[in-house]
Amino acid sequence: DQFGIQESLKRLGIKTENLGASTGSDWIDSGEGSISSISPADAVLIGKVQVTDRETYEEVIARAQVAFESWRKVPAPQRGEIVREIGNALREKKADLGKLVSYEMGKSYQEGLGEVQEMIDICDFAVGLSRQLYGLTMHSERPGHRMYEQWHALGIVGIISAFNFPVAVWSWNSALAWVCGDVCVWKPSEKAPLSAIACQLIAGEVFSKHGMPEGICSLVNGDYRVGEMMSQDVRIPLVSATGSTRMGKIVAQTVGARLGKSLLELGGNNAIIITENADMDMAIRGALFGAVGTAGQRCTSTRRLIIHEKVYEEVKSRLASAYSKLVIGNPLDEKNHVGPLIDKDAVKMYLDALEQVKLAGGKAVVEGALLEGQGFESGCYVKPAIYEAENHYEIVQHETFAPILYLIKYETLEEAIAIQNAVPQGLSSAIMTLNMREAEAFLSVAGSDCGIANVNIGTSGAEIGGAFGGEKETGGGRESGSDAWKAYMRRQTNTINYSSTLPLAQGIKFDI
Ligand code: UN1
Repeated sequence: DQFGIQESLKRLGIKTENLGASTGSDWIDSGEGSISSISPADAVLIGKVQVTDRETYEEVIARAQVAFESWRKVPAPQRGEIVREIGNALREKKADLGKLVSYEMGKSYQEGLGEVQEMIDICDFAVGLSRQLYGLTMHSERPGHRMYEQWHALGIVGIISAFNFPVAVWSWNSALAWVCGDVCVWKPSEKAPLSAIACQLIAGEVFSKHGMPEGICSLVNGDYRVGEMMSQDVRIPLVSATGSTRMGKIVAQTVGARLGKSLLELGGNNAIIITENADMDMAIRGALFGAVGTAGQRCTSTRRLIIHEKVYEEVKSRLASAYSKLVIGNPLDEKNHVGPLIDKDAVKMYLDALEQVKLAGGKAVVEGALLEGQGFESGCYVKPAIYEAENHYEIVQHETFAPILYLIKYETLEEAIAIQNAVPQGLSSAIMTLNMREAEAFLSVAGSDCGIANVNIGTSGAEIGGAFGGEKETGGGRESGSDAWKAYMRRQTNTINYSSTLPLAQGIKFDI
């Protein structure tokens, strides 16, 4: 155990066999078959997690409903105090949790730590927010009347998260939802259930230390069938789902059919435009991290480079040389830049994409391949690849969750922006330029159509302070910073008459 994984698992409370449902500090035995969590790093079984059956699910939701009755009445700054302590507990466990995330999901240890840091940051953000859940006041058209709006807690928030950010996405949702007075039920990805169990143990302990009832912070485990129970459940007013566009469409339709709210953060097809006025060192660094970081498994990963014809050859050769220096291997070993894909299904999708881009006419700049031999026994390690392609290729229009980068040439900025926007997804985008006219045109209403648009920064690595999410097939939801909290509350408009008459609005007379 070269990386001290067993020690970390022990400190986090992860066992070989784990119960899968919890309402805080209580864990419920469903007796149902279990999910095996196998590390993509070395194909070792890390542990098993029970699946949540219908009966257990009902128990969890019933407790959540009861907990909401009291939690919503706890003053928001006191709720914030509990979230502050969860942030502190995460600080203490940062190294162990970061290691588990890295080992279970395959991102580098540095990125695992970075993910836990995002959780700590959103807790801090939520603590401040707990004193800033502001509504507006309005001037009434009627004399002796006052109008204002207030924000009330919604109820149970269902959180469905993906494997690639197995813990941070939960915290963006839950830290905000808790200060807003909501209770949370989390279904993590069945590809990273142990990281979720570690988080539940950390948060559950803080709630119970404060004498809070069970049901504020709940966990359920399983595949899409458990997600379906949540989407169909009228007792869950908001379902926040992160994952593929395919999954998001099903969740949105199911939740929409009962007129519930959904908050969706789905696929991206993120591009960086590199203009002739780019700082080339920055452009190469930004593109490299964006394309190969997390082995191309971020929603915000850079999938397309749209490059001005004058600098095209330079970008191509510099990237090829940078790729030749990438060290691929065990994510826990800090000398490696790139870890494995999540599983063999992901490898198959990567290999299929390579086939398709070549069939469509794409030319390899750095040829992709499945890596074999010592250190790659898990069968999940692939070579980051670069292909010259055209934007209209079907495979380029599609998000492949793997380190495949497509190079596309342009002549005018207008054309570059049109290419950037000509995909079904709309999450993140960037332009590399030192020219202010180019930068502002890219950020203007006629520029990028994405939820995130950056200048001289790549497409990934957003800070928690901004609203995170995107347009079109990305689903339209916004999580994390800015005023994303409003999605977790219901707005109530209040008009108060302190006069002794009852004038009607719009000047209507109704005398009796
Ligand atoms: C995701 O891939 O689902 O902006 C989230 C980033 C990270 C979050 C990515 N802060 O790359």
